[in-house]
Amino acid sequence: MTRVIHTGDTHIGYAQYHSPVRRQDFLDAFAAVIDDAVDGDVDAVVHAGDLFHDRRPELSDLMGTISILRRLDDADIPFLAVVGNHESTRDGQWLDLFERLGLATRLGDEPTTVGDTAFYGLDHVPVSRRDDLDYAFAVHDADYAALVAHGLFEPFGYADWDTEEVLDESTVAFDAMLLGDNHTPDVAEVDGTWVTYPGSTERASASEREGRGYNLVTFDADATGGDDRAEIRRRALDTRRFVFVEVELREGEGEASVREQVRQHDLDDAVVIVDVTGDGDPVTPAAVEEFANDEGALIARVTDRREIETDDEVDVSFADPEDAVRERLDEMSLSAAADDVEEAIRADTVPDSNVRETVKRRVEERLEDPDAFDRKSGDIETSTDGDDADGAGPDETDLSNTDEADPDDADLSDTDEADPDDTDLSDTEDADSDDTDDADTDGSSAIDGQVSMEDYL
Ligand SMILES: [Mn+2]
Repeated sequence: MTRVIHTGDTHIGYAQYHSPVRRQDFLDAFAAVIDDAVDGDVDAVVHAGDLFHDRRPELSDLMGTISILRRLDDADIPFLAVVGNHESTRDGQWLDLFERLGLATRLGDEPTTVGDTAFYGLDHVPVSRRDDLDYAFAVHDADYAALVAHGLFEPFGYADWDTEEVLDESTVAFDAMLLGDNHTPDVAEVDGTWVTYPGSTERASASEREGRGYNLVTFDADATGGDDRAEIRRRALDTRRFVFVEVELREGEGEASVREQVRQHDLDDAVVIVDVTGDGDPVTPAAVEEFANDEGALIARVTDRREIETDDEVDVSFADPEDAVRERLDEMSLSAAADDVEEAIRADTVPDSNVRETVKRRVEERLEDPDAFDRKSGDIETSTDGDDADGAGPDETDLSNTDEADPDDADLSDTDEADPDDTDLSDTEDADSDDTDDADTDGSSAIDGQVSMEDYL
């Protein structure tokens, strides 16, 4: 029997909402998982990637991480990990540094056996390079085997990686795939193999509503009963409290009503996310945020989701300039490669001195994928002749553009974009390189609190 903690998407170093308190929260969540590992005397901690939020963690994050890993090492519990898209660097990986310090094992295509289970690793690989993967894993002589991987695997949300194909082509039969990247915890069975995400250990976005936690995975055919060779249980983590307040205003109601509804919650030290919908008078988000802070909130973010309808030509909400920019970019239907370049330039995380190098790297990463240079079809200008909606072509993956292909639907797609859960999925899929994800992440600072899940995957 082998019993491990399976965690991932720790995102250490993420100063969410520009808050140093939140930055510490992400490190504390990692410490909490490791404490549980030591207290529960598990055989190993398996980390499925995105230990760090970006590829340049600050010294304080590195020192905090090393202290935590040392605690695990003092308890003789191995830390087995792969590299995620957020933390991946061109040269060496942070994980290699920890391995050299004797604090971690970087999993790969050779087995790392703990107890009677062999663990293998698959780092995040951009979509454009996945065809080259041969899933050739060296043989093992353990009783069980698990693949630890970072990516968006089927059958879960936003998936772009074919799990059946991975299992088919793998030279080793896996009892479980222990995954990272998707921040939503879930478990499913694919061709007799358990496939599971533990979810992130702190909410990296306000869309991550359910409680955070990790998996406790036991490889033991006897203990699990039935045909199962692995048992996956979820353990909860005590993380920063988020308070979600949804206010639907009626005619004649305004800021006072919003304040009244916010006041009814326990805001103490919480991240407070307020969404205003319905009718009623305009609301100044900053005023409500200040009110929530006065009431004890750590951070408050207010979003007025009501469209400011003045005129069909002008439907930009100045509550969120980033949204307006995205909307306009969407209309331009840039190619995936152009999107990459645009983001490198606009993102406030890429320092000016790095823009040239970042752009060069992003374009290079796209070179193997000719589709990446095609303009997305389906924008209003070129497809007003009706039946283009379904003839958008094989490279048409942008759902919101499909909406826009029908001129009558233009408003609808605008509404879609005001919904943080509906950002351009195709961008995320295409722009799957670590660079872009980072850019997304920090570029979202202007819309803190209403960032979509996929920005953080
Ligand atoms: Mn992640």
